[in-house]
Amino acid sequence: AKDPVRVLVTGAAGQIGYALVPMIARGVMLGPDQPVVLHLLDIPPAAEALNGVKMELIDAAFPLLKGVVATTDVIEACTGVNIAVMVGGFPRKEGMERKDVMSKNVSIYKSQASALEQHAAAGCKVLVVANPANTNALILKEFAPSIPEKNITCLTRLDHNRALGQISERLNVQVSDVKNVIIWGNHSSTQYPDVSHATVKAPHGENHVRELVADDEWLRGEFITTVQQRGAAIIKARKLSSALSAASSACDHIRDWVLGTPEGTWVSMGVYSDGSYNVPAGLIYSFPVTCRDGEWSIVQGLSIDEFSRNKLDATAQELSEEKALAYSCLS
Ligand code: NAX
Repeated sequence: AKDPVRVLVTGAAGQIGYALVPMIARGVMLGPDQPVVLHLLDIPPAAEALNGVKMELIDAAFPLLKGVVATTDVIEACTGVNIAVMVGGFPRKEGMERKDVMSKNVSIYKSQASALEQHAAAGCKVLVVANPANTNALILKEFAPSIPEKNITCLTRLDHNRALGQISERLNVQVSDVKNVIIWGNHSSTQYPDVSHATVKAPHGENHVRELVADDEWLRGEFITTVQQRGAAIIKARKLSSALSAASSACDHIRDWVLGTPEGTWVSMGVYSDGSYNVPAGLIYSFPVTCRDGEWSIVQGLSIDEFSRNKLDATAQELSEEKALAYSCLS
């Protein structure tokens, strides 16, 4: 039997945590033959609720679940973890300035970076979910200099999956037959959902989404805004933000990263920019990536038309501003 993998979930007493931990314990993230030990972290005001989550995990009697560490101690939570899913953060409350929210999250991600750097297992893979996800991941990277930058990512897979879902609904095809959409940039309303290279499986080969939809006005207008604004639409409908879809997408992100993407398929991940596609180096930016042997690489050589170029630049600009704001909170 395989040795258990230790998976940290921060903010585990929250909404996404509640949806995510049973998925991990069922093998959705790492496979049906991979035992796991869950490390759950939250803050003291949520300690009792966190313990309730632990009780339910025990009660569910998941065969793959070999242990649960539920704690409010960051060091205990980070010790020996192989995968860290960072869902905990400080939410933006009504009337709060952007800078104040940023400042709270910068201090959280700075201290959790140090704990991971010193106590996580070698080769630990980190996924930041909490907003501002890209910039929180960047802060984590800066304050955990010994964790290789290739091991620090943020979640844009939910946006990617939302784009697949919209195309599938529009064309009335199976979502599993649609692939190679791209989310470029920030996990925010400036993200650019791009279908220029997306395809739908056909009886013989593949058809291009752009040709099948045959409505560039929709693809460049309503499609993009629907994906960009989907989070807000969920809040309006549920009075709570996306949780099951965020949890499921976080599992997709880690699963593909660890176990690999299928041949000919790419996915979107927020990763450290190396200057590919003329995106400024040194941002955590969402790119199309393929994964193999536990490592992602940015898909190279895709054509970028002028419409796309402007969108890639606009979301990069926003991320540069967020980065500057985050740094201003450090001094
Ligand atoms: P909740 O408020 O339900 O849960 C957050 C939990 O984090 C709470 O239990 C809180 O006590 C805990 N927490 C706060 N500070 C912490 C710290 N320093 N250490 C550990 N835990 C801490 O929010 P939820 O709906 O679960 O969302 C969590 C985060 O995901 C939010 O930042 C949210 O904006 C972000 N999202 C990101 C998405 C993405 O695609 N990247 C989509 C969904 C979601 O909006």
